Amino acid sequence: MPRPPIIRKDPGAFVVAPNLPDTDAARAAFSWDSARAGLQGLPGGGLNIAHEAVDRHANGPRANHVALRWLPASGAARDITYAQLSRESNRYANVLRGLGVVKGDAVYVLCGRIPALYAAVLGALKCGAVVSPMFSAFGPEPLKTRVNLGAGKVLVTTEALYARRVRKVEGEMPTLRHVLRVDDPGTRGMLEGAPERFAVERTGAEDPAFLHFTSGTTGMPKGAVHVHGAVAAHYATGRFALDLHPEDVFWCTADPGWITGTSYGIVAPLAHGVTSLVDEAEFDAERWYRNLQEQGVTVWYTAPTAIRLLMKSGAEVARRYRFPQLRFVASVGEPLNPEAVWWGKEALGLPIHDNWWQTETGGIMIANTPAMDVKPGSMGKPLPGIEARIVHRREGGLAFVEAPDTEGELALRAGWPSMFRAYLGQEERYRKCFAEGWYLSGDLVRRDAEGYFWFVGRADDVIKSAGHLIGPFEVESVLMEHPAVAEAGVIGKPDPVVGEVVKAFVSLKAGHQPGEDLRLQLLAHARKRLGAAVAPKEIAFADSLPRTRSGKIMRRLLKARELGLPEGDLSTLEGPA
Ligand code: 6R9
Repeated sequence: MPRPPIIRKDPGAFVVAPNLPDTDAARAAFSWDSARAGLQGLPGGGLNIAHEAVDRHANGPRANHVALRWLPASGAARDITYAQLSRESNRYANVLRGLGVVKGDAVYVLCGRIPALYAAVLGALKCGAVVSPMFSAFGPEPLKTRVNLGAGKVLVTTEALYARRVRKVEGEMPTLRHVLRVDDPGTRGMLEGAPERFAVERTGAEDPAFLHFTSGTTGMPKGAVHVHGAVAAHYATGRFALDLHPEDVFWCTADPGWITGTSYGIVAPLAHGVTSLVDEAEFDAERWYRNLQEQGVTVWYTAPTAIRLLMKSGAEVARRYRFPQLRFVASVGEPLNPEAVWWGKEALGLPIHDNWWQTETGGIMIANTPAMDVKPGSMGKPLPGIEARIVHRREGGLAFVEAPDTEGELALRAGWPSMFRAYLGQEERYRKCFAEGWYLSGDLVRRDAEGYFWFVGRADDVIKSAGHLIGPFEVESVLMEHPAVAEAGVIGKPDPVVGEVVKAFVSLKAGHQPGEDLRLQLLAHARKRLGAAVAPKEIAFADSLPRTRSGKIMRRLLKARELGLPEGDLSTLEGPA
């Protein structure tokens, strides 16, 4: 059914005044120096993310405010205040220092969403170490590859994960000096005996803080290096794009191994001194609705894949819950289909606000902020401090696209604080991401006359058919309009006549069965909405679509399997490890 193209915001209807009442005006007035003024800095000079995130609150009026409300997979919730988190991370810092960790050493963390993860990450930052968070579902091989690429010195994990994922390859990681199992009795004793004070290493804004691996389509994963100064961007975007206010209960559902789980699961909410909900359990529709309702979540940051799973579980489930406290919902990781934005409005009472960024950008760059009217399907506008343009790469240099609604590559003016500073050990590859002072994202987008950006596709995923450039996202979004469809993944299949034809893979919502009738219905619906040139020629049903551990549909894998080609690097594919 056709929906209106825009959701208007009523300024009189905000219960809490948005931090960014007028994005365009704020962009004109903004400077990164003024954003940095919101940080404290280390006593005596220097900048350290852990100090901004925890210690400055522990030493001030928010000391007894809850930093983390932890929900174990089973059992009662546990609250951890800023003062407690500061002491606990100091204990980790002391233990790590005792193991020989000094400034610049790489500390890897392989943990689920447990309190030790937060204390260990913050403790390692306090030591001046470079922290590399791993997906806890990684098997031994992807873990080994990454530890060896980044010359990991200490690996922090649990007894269970050690037995399942580490032991087998422990002897094959030559730089690794210690594996710290946080729940083994020896480590527990060390932690209990460690002093609860620690003098934070005097790091500076340009010292490395995090190493985040992002998988290339083939070959080795790339290690993006981020610095302590990035916290200025986490703080500013937490304020602008997530609208954090001091009394918020914030829930970021991202896996700690994905950069979203660090930048917005750890750094941004803590830097704002708010309470974060941390749920150890994996996705479960009932549990998630219950969390939103019972924990009084006010700001929720999740991903399209999770929203589609909620949609798939059916509207009746949502109807059993109420969310009177929920004020703002945002999403990242993949394009957010208009259907999902509308689902939010119906099931949660709020539209979902899409925002865009990458491991390389370190923080949110383009967003639908609370006061902005939402155009479902658009990722919003550049945040204050971010200059975004659309470019075409030409022989002689970059050509800037001025005309609205014209596709091209999204480019960002280099220099925002959370920009990655290197691909570990791959200088040439890093250099190639920049031209004429612009960072080139590899994503194709267009911008409308009002300055809203629209995602077209990863440059690698765009389909060329009979002279048309087709972005998989628009085809997927149209298929999702059909009431039976839960998710769709669209690829181009080589064709001798038109170059490529569009093929779609769809999974269905609970209560719907695949069949010839439905296939014809979907083909007809797509043709009516998209025209014959863009609509899929083929539709295949699947129980679920392959996705990465951060929830992105792996179109290249759908394509490789369809064409019988090599599947490439599958270390980030979700599934049994
Ligand atoms: C944070 C994160 C980055 C890639 C990015 C783009 C896709 C992320 C999106 C989006 C459309 C959005 N992506 N957000 N596409 N709309 N709102 O996701 O980092 O894992 O490095 O992925 O994800 O293709 O280039 P990362």
